[in-house]
Amino acid sequence: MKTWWKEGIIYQIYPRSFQDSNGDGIGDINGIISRLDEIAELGTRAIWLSPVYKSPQTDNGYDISDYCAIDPIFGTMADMESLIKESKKRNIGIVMDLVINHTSDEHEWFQKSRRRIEPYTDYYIWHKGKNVVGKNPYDKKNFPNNWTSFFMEGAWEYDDIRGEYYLHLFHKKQPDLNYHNPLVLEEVKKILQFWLDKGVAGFRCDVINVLWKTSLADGKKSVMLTGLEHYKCQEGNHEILRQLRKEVLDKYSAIAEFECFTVGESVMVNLEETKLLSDEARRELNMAFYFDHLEVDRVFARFVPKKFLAKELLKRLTKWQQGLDWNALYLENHDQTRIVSHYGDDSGAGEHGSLWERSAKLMATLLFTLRGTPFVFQGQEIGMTNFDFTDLDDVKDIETHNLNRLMKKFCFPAALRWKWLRLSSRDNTRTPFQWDGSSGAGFSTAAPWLGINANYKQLNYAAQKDDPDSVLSYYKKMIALRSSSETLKYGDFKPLAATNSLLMFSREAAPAEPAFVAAFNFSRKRIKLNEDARVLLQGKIAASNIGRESWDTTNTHLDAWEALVLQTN
Ligand code: TEU
Ligand code: CA
Repeated sequence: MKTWWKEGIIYQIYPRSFQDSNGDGIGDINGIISRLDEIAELGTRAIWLSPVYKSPQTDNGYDISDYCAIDPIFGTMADMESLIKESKKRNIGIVMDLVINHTSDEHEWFQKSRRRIEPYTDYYIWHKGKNVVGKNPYDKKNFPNNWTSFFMEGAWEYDDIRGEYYLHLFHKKQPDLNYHNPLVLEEVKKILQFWLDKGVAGFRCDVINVLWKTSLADGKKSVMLTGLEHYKCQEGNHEILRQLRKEVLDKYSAIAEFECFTVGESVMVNLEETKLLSDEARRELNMAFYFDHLEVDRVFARFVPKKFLAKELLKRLTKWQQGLDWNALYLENHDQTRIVSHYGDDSGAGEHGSLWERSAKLMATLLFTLRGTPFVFQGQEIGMTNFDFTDLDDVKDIETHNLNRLMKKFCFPAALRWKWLRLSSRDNTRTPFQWDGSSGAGFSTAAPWLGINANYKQLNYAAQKDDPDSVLSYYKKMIALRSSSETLKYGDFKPLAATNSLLMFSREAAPAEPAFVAAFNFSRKRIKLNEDARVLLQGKIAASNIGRESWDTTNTHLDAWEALVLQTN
């Protein structure tokens, strides 16, 4: 029996920015339902829904105050049930975002925990701190340890009601849950059961490899994430995943008509750590998201730029393609930037024949010729670009503002701060979906919660829908090509050649099955293929992002931002 979540593509929706249906400038569930046909036409097999739960929205929903209630800005539980039902009619499963490393500080559990109301007293990670009675609790020297957060602040907040500190690896309004308290995992199991009973197809698990803090000892001082060694991929974390799989997910998979699946966001992981989280035999996660392949041109995660080299990208892709049982493939999500602006070239955005159109199609060719389950982030299928904000005031994301404060503290000049923040801000992928050229881009009739990119007039879904040469049409073609090819879905990956701009690999399965070679030029310059590459790049055209009709031994160059897939047998 084919594994459904390996066969199809998964479409990620960031509800705030997808489609507004009630004119408040914020996307919502009924907006998503109104666009299900467009999502189905793409060949979508499941929707990963970023959080729609009750939340004060400090981190846009990744700070949950009630896991079993829908936030009114997104709609009602009835709307959510209708989304699940209407999606199922189109053979699309709903994958919920499971955010269990932390809750919102407005969650009932935290409000009772800070007041030591049983059984919630130890639901969070509380600590007396190093303070001696009478010392100022807000003085860092008294903090329990020297850990720093993912949002570039100290990781402890003093709570004057409890008279103790609590740990927060993200924002101070996102206190971490204490998994050393078995009651907490029982609560989590109930949450999974609540949503599986509603018929969801699986879970995308948020920062799922930092749940278990083995000790609260000081961490080795580091530019980013001091203390990481005490909570990343700990044995206790693996035990949690095994329990959730065995006691909840596998039970539902047994009775449901489809296998519930999990994909876990795994921060700061190497290949070995990712195998332990997601190898089939481990029976923990089905897949894991790592970040390595998107940081070829970055140092310090995605925050400081460096030169992009196609050969470095091929080296990293090869490691993961050949290292994991199965990959979760993605180039964009709500924490990253737009790939056409990041690894591509977004000049001439929205125009036919532009480098924007070529590189957007090149990224689609790459995503659907690699081995694994492809994830497409909303707007990627029409080639949406990074935001066009000119000022930090236009940015809403807390991480970007925290990074700005940190760089200011270290006296980075304003121009450099803005240059680097523009390149890394998560708001780049969070601008409203550009549905058409009307005011509000068809996203909303009201002022949107975040600015719409002015290029929406020429870069939008409506302009591409019926255009056979559009980026959208090319995404559909590549998704259909992958879907019809056992080799592209399950065949082996082999690196063939690479330079600073050229990247080539093959995909092969059983001899009788078609074999493919894929070649990419990650530059705006025409590049000459050396002898070896030319010999390897022979065959019948399966896909070309510049509309090539033939390729033979006389062809010696790849054009600017060209992507070519040839069937070699
Ligand atoms: O992200 C975890 C995470 O590491 C990212 O926050 C972070 O942005 C980093 O930049 C990635 O390079 C998850 C969610 O995806 C993110 O939206 C939340 O802010 C975060 O967890 C806290 O829930
Ligand atoms: Ca709305």
